[in-house]
Amino acid sequence: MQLILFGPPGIGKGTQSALLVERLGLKHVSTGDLLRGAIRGGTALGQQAKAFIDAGRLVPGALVRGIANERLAEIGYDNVILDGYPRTVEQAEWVDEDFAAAGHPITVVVSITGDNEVIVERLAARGRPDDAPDIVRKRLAVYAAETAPVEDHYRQAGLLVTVDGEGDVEEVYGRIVQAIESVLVER
Ligand code: B4P
Repeated sequence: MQLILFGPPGIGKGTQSALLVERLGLKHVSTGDLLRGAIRGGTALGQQAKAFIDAGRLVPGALVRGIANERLAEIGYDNVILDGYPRTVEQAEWVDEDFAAAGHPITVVVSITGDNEVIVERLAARGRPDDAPDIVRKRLAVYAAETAPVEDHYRQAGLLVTVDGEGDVEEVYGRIVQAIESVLVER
């Protein structure tokens, strides 16, 4: 199964990915983690990405596609969970293309939804530099303008399921697994 976990910043994509990796044995590709790794490693890409992340903006798509595909070339395109990628319709088209070319098309897209205020509160509690409330509001505005249209892209492709991201971690996990099962049974 090739799964995309989609949703606004701080809705719990990273948290739920960790559980899906541990319990379903999927391989994890988080573009946020990869970009933060590049920043820590002091690479040229990391230096370019840092200014965008600190400002709550999206990192240019070509850089993200490059870093994601580098990782996918190492681990393979099968049985993966894409966490926070794609984040624009252009990225979604690349993902569709790259996974189809590898012979492992996207199976299902789980969109996790939730209230903006819950998100701002959760992220303020985590305290990463880009989690300051004013930066989070900027990230939410970027999400509405650039990332939310990805949902329609996958709805039209018949791959989208929506899950409520509020409630405790296990409750949300249960909803995600149920949603994935319902899609797989229908096919
Ligand atoms: P990401 O690293 O993807 O970060 P995120 O969207 O903030 O986090 P996520 O939804 O995974 O939240 P988490 O589970 O950690 O992106 C960071 C930045 O990188 C972006 O802003 C952008 O600049 C750049 N970037 C990444 N991918 C890109 C792309 N494809 N294109 C362009 N730019 C890109 O949860 C957050 C907090 O909530 C945690 O503290 C967690 O413990 C808590 N939490 C989770 N679930 C909870 C629950 N059910 N109840 C209570 N708390 C919960």
